[in-house]
Amino acid sequence: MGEIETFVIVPTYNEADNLNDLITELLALPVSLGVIVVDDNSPDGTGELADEWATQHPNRVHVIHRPGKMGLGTAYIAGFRKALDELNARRIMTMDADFSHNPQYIPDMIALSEQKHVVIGSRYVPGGGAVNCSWKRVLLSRVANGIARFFLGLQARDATAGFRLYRREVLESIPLEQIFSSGYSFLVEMLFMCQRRGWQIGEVPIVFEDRRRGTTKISRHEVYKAIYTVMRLFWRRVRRVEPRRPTIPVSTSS
Ligand SMILES: Nc1nc2c(ncn2[C@@H]2O[C@H](COP(=O)(O)OP(=O)(O)OP(=O)(O)O)[C@@H](O)[C@H]2O)c(=O)[nH]1
Ligand SMILES: [Mg+2]
Repeated sequence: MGEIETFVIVPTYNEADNLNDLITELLALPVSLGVIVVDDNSPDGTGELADEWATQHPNRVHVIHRPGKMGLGTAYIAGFRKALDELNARRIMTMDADFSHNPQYIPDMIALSEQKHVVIGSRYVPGGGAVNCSWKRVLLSRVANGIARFFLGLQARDATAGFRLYRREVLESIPLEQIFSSGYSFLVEMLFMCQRRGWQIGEVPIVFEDRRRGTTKISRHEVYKAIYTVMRLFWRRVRRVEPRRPTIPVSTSS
């Protein structure tokens, strides 16, 4: 097998109930990919489970251990850095560990990345949806998306989705260390930066499922932070601080 071109970043905090099944499914996909688990010293031992996988599959499974819960945004960035600088990844994906993002969609997302620079696993394009989610969660997501799309001019239908693929050149063009926000805010901020830089963004329909096991980490604080982030980015947009480049054609050679 040649060098692995796609790496999937899975941030974890207390996902011991999900991690084994998830990695099993990821490694069984009919595409060649590697996994980067970013664990924040989960008290339930998720980090040790990940280490066992890395020992069994040293080329395909990698683990980043951080000393404590430091948030989703910086976990993604740590994963991005490893994928770009150490593993020479061509495509970098992000997904949740809780099976809200079903690995079965990954081959479609990789296929679309031949035509788009960024691919979102999207609830809000035809064929996508959400099951087993409380009405509160659906409403929250809809409102958050509406606000982000309206104030930031985001074109993607699902701007808060954490199931994504970025081509290498996209992440290289973004000053990752300058991203201020974490959690959902991080996802909106990343997408805003991608769109403003002219990268093409595509969406693959997915059916989002509520977490299979374990408990939620989303808090009310997260919601306030997201509103603050949208307003901060809106201000950048109004002041024209954020670059705005014309759409870049997708190069088929790289
Ligand atoms: N490394 C790391 N991972 C995190 C942190 N917070 C959340 N995660 C992981 O990020 C992913 C998304 O978090 P979730 O708790 O599922 O958040 P959510 O999907 O908004 O909420 P629920 O699915 O309702 O629990 C999961 O894989 C979590 O384990 C963190 O601070 N550090
Ligand atoms: Mg979740």
